[in-house]
Amino acid sequence: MNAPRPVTRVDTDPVHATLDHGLHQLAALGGDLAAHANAIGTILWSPPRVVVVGRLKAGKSTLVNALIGAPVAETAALEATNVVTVYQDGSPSRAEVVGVDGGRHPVAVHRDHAIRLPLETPDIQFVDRWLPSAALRQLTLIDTPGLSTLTVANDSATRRVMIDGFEQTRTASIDADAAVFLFDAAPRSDEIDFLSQLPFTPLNMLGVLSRADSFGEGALGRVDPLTHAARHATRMADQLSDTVSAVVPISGLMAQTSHTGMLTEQMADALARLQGMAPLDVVRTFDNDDADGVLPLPVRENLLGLLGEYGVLNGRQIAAGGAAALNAWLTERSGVGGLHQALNASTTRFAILHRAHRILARLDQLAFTHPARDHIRSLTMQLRSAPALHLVSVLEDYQRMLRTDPQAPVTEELHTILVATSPAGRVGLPDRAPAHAISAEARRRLATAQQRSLATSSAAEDAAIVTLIRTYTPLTHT
Ligand SMILES: Nc1nc2c(ncn2[C@@H]2O[C@H](COP(=O)(O)OP(=O)(O)OP(=O)(O)O)[C@@H](O)[C@H]2O)c(=O)[nH]1
Ligand SMILES: [Mg+2]
Repeated sequence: MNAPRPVTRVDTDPVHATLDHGLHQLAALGGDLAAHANAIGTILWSPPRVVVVGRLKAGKSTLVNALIGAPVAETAALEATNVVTVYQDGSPSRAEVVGVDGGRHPVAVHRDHAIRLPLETPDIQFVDRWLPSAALRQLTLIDTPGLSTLTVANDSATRRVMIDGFEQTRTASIDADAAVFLFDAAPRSDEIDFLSQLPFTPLNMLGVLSRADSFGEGALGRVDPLTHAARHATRMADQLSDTVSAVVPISGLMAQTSHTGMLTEQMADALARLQGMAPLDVVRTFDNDDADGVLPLPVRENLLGLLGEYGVLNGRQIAAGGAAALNAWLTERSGVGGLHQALNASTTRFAILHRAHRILARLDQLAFTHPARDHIRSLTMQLRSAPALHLVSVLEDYQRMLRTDPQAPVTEELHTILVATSPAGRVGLPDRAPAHAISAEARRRLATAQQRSLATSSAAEDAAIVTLIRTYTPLTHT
């Protein structure tokens, strides 16, 4: 029942096909290797796993709900998420709590998606949560507890939460293929330090500037906060280019409301009634307990909770066109479209390579411990030299170089190869460069690589140069 459904998109992907073939060969070695091959195959055929990380209260669970299209993750003004939760597609809607001892405890899920944890938080490794969702068929989402600041960690309770947050997030990241890193202003240096300890590269880590609707001076400020946030996101993308592939501004709140069916015609009607009021008067109405004449308090609270101050102030006119119009406006303004685009464009592409790397690492591990080590080792060597998996080797070398010498020219060359979408791109030329230019540049790069191989400064660089030579050699005959 828990078997993941295959993602149709990857059925024809050569990386998957090659690994699948390798796993069949592994299974054919017999004995318990069939079970090992099956376990690794489950990783291969399940949707990419994306972990959402970030500071306490950055809006992680709100964004997770928006991406799933259902309000399943608890969100709150006070600290809400205290255990790692893995959201995946499956029926019936259910949950299992996995203890630190590996034991699984099925738990009931209430109608409002709440679950009661059968263990104390420190005894929980993570929660597996299944629900039928088209979005989760494409992407498994992992919500994590917020990382709290190092500087406020004075009393022992806070310190424990902080360490738990760090440890749990780190563990959850080990079996993730990509990460979304949320921050609402400038990330702090301890956050960046933490991210550098996660097993990701800037290629599969996407930055999200959250709470864009209240950015800067907020809804009543001189500049539209969404415009301001978009500008800030561009600057942050530059500053954080060693950490994330891009920075997307998002109002998770507006995305959650518009993607989870929370908006009703009554809410739109109520909001439309505030048309014509001066913005400050609208804010006063929401701040004032005695404004029931305009709208009853529960309605005001509901509107503010669903739309935020920005949505209330700027959605009034649109609300006159009904809930569907308001919903479409919220979707458009939330920036969730840009997030999907960024996730598809780079994160999932590199997630596939990252996953292939995880699978090869599992095979390496097996070769280390299993009696059939020689067979397994020759199988992994064969897989690593398969043309379809060449980019996985490039990624592995890039990861090692990022750790040992991120500024080395070799690191930059590996990055160029990874992001290229054409043979010309692999040697740093524009996609339409003519064949003779590609082969000339490949020869030049090959000669440089061979030169460098005479005086490398680390084992990582040695390996990287072998990979560069393997990449450039076939291109010299273009
Ligand atoms: N205005 C506004 N409020 C938001 C946005 N995203 C989240 N919030 C609010 O911020 C609070 C925290 O949101 P959560 O999604 O629970 O944040 P979190 O990062 O999951 O928090 P922890 O799990 O406790 O670390 C809630 O009250 C949300 O309604 C946003 O984009 N705009
Ligand atoms: Mg949360």
